[in-house]
Amino acid sequence: MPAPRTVLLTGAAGGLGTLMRDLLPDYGYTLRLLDLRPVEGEPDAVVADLADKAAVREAVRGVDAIIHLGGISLEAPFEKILKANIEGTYNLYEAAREEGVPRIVFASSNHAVGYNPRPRGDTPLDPSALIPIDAPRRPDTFYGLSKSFGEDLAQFYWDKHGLESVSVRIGSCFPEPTSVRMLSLWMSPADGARLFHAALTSQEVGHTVVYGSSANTRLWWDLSTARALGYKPQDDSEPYAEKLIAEQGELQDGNEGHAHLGGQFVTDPPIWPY
Ligand code: NAI
Ligand code: 15L
Repeated sequence: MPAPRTVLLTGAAGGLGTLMRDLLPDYGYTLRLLDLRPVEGEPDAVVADLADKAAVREAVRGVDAIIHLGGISLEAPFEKILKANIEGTYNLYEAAREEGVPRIVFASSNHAVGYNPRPRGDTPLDPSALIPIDAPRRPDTFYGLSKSFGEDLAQFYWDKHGLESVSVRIGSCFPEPTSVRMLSLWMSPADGARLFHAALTSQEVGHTVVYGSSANTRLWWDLSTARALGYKPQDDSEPYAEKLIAEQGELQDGNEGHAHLGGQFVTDPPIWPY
């Protein structure tokens, strides 16, 4: 596929969208922005609900690829998740198919596989102890269920319609890690942009599922499918470890919220810090 130039970024007003609006133009992309809310400083952004099929179809028309970040990013009542994440993602894929957009990078989440046990062992973990990319889907929330659906939708649109996707099971992409768990899952914003760029430009991805994080010393999962796209992570959360562990303590074996990949999302209700 030729290198994409114009990329639709959904969820452009959100935390990750704001970080990517800053970083992705350095890779030569022109971004078209979409969000439910106005995007600060971006009067040309499309303000639309992913539930609005006509608006979504118009927004995808003429773009070379899509980075789909838009939707509810935490646990919420099922009816809300259904509308924004399940129907919204379906509307986007269907519009992309109708308009001939060849590739979507889908922001999946660690919470699609959140009930997998947290790997144990000395740091750094032996590669054989890392959570593999074919670990079973075990969503930890309605939110995680919607990401599992999104991955299936991506596979379906590849198998049936030849629309390519990379589903990125993002760990925690924030300017800095804010919990001990995030030391294992953190994706620095710069590595996030590197990974999205690799997902947009790698040849013949079909539907590829990758974990999305930096090359953290305390890594819990296998980054090999991301690396196979050409992703070369350059950051590590370790400089934040001493301070976070002093403030919060090490993860505890007897604590339910520390037992799984999804952290406190497995508890009911999910509690901060994740
Ligand atoms: P966020 O909540 O800050 O941003 C999401 C954006 O989507 C918001 O600006 C919101 O207005 C917009 N949105 C919500 N419903 C919409 C709808 N119906 N139509 C159009 N826009 C809608 O979330 P964040 O952190 O920026 O995450 C972006 C994406 O990445 C989300 O899909 C999230 O699930 C995923 N993700 C993020 C992680 C992270 O560490 N930031 C980790 C794993 C996944
Ligand atoms: C996610 O999927 C959320 O969107 C994000 O806000 C963080 O909570 C992240 O997972 C995490 O697990 O740290």
